[in-house]
Amino acid sequence: AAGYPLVISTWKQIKANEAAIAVLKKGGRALDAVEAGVRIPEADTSDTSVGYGGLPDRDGRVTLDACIMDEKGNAGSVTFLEHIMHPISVARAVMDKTPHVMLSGEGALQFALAQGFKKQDLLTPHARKEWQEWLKTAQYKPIINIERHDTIGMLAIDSQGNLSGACTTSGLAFKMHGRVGDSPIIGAGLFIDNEIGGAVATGLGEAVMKTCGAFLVVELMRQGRTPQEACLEAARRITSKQNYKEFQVGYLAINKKGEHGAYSIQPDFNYTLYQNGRNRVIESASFVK
Ligand code: SD4
Repeated sequence: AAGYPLVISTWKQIKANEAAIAVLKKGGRALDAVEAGVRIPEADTSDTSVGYGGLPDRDGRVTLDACIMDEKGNAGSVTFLEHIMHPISVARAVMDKTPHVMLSGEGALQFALAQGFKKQDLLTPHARKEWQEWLKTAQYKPIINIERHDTIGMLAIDSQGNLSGACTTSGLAFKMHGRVGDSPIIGAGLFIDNEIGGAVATGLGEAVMKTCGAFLVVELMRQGRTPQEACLEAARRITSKQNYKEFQVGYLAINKKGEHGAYSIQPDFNYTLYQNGRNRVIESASFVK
């Protein structure tokens, strides 16, 4: 189809998309593309919501969540993982090399080390400083579009027309130790159904988990909605029940035809789309204008 290959990412992720596109241009799988793509912000210390350089929890520890899903419905995930720069590749290894979908905390780290991943200190001087600043008041309150919201969710369609997705984050800054968000949860932060489409979420994970966000978006597309309509309805499920004025949630979706959609609760959600040879940042429509 004309719309393939396609890569779409939450927020301004020009370089991540470029890394994914490079894989797709060589005829690679969407799965390899999304893994390569999200590894860019994972290793980028200026991205304070993902991997290395991510802001720590309230105890000063960087704990990471990630998941990946392919066109066959295979999935892998890690939650509450410390000391590994590329949680997405650990999630991929969980998918490829274990009979499980999700590994957490110590067990996930143990598995990563056994797979040859290197143990590293991920707390950068900058993130440590922000944490020490936060400790002065130590008030946990999610603020709209905080953390520059660079958590990355990425969806891709390769030239075969197959879909995959990846999602990786250090989660909410200064969260409680042990807190896990939506991002590593299949059906919440990410869902792929190769017959229908895929979706990813960003923002306050608690709101997304309580509504099975990404799964809901894909199921709505199955019932005939466009990606845009599906994202809007999934956001509406949140705004109709929860006190949405206090937080942000953004959804991105693509369907099998290569159409895309996005919708957020608060303004200022954007995403990066590569399609037909162009890689550009687009502002999402929002519930609150
Ligand atoms: C979480 N959804 O841990 C993530 C945070 C996020 O941009 O998306 N930040 O709840």
